Amino acid sequence: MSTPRTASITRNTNETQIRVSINLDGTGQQKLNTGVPFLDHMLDQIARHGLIDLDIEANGDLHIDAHHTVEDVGITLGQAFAKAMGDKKGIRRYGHAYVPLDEALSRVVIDFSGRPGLEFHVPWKRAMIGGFDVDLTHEFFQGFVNHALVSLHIDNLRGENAHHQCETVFKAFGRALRMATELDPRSAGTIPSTKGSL
Ligand SMILES: [Mn+2]
Repeated sequence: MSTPRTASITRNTNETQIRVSINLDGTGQQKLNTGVPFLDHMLDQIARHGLIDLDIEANGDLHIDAHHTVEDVGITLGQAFAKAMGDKKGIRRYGHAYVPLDEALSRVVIDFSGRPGLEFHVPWKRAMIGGFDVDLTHEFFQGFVNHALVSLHIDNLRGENAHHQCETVFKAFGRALRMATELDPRSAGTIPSTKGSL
């Protein structure tokens, strides 16, 4: 391994103060404290199933609701990925995963294309998971996509339980991230694009 693929980003606005550190070549270690327990539970899935170390601390305006915090964690995580990926030499670029959890099944496909694009198709069975508004899941991924500059296709194919639906999305996202960000030993450090840059 050459240069470590790590990044630390601090993002402060009047609505949220967020610090994100990641290691793409980690082991799934995590330290998560966003103030939104369900978001921490979902970020934990990314770390464990992506084998990406995540250290995330957020202090947001939760007295209003969790919207700004969830969206801004997605933005800051996206910025950290963009930075840690560097020039993207030797990466696999594309990643995909299907992940089930009991009755639920989701598919996530990602391309570190350098262009933002999100297709988000999750037919939620409930509006709330405990105190967590399921609409915020889209906001998280839109924030991530806009700043990581990836094409991301998320489809929940089946599911009766909204917690299961959401968890399969985040687990598949972690697995797809792992595949796309991993260095391909056959590529000899080239950039996987006929353009010569991503
Ligand atoms: Mn769970």
